[in-house]
Amino acid sequence: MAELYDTQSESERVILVAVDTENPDFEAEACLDELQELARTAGAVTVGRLIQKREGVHRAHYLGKGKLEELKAYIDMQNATGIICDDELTPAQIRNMQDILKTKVMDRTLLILDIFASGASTAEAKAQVELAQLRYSLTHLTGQGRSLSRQGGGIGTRGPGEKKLETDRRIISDRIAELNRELKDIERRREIIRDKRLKSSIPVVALVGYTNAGKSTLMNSLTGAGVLAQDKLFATLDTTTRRIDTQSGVSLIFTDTVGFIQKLPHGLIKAFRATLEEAAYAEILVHVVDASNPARQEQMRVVYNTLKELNCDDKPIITVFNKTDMPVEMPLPADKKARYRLPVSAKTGKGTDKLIDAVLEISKEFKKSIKILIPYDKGGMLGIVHSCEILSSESREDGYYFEIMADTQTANRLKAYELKAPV
Ligand SMILES: Nc1nc2c(ncn2[C@@H]2O[C@H](COP(=O)(O)OP(=O)(O)OP(=O)(O)O)[C@@H](O)[C@H]2O)c(=O)[nH]1
Ligand SMILES: [Mg+2]
Repeated sequence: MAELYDTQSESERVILVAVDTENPDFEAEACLDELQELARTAGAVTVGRLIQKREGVHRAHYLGKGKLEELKAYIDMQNATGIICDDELTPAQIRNMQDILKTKVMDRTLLILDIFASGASTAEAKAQVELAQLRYSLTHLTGQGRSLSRQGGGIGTRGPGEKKLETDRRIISDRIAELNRELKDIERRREIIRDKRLKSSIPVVALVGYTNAGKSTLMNSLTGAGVLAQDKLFATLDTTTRRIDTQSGVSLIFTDTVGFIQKLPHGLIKAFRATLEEAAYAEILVHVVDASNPARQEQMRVVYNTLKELNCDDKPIITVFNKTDMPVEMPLPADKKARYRLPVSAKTGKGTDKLIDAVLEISKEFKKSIKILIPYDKGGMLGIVHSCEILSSESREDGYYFEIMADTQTANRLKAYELKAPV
């Protein structure tokens, strides 16, 4: 990762800080494991962790007074260059903590934004992440500005494309307006592509799931798309779409999507909505779960909550428990929302044939009844007709009449012969 960060000669040494509110869904240690992984992805080295048990975060300075003193001593002892809190901090919390701790104070949101910035490669992803970063800067500038100018670089100062992030309030506002315009244009183009895809009436299947679950690896294994798959969080920030022709002759379109994570910054969801919403345009969702991860159940919950937020939790879902080539705790978790639960290994390809079968099975539901008239000189089309369920048929003066149940793809092939008005 380090090579991505030319602006930073030395790694930041950070202490991770969390408040443990004893939320049964999220164990504080596990949250910090993930935060540490995020810090590593952003090129920082974790030199310590501190957790305070509290009913809630302290409104003025996140941790209680006594714990802050403890943290200050810990920072000195570990020679840390900054701290990262597991929750999004208010500008006042950042300012107050900086005054007391005399070090760079960062939060989970800033860290995730930084990772997105370093990973963005398309014009759209770059614009989306810069927009989210600048919005964050605008609201947090009072507290952050001072620490950043002192620190001079590192997490929170880098925009997409290794560009330094703007810190002048006035310029930021102009830039936000410019980015909004740019994104509108891109969104318009994206809609045209989506429209085309919908018209082609081939079922669209979106791979969704927690970050690092193996979505891109599965995408590659299913379609040979050659998408970058890496052992790092948020390797994918752009959606990739590929069509495959299955052995049964039915075509499917697969879409690889951005991973979800707990406490995904709201500004990021807003900015990335167009990308995240790819799932909303799919007919079927394949929910990829890293079955080897001890936090798999919490991760599944986060995925379902995020899908709900994106209004696409009512689609047929196939849950695949991935990475089963590794030791995996049995039994696999229940999943009431899923039509199918399948163990797979995207790496070895094991189980992916069953996944395709399940997708095809569900896609049969997208059948509709159509009425067609095949002229007598187009007898070649009858093969297609007979592969469908035939509801009624008769020979007419001008050709063979059929009412059949056709899936979207077959219906498309027979479109020229479809009778629109009731016969
Ligand atoms: N052992 C094993 N490793 C896997 C499997 N599938 C994926 N991985 C590994 O898991 C890591 C993450 O895989 P990706 O495919 O990048 O995961 P992703 O869900 O696309 O992640 P993001 O794009 O970052 O959200 C990589 O190191 C993969 O090699 C699998 O079936 N078995
Ligand atoms: Mg990916």
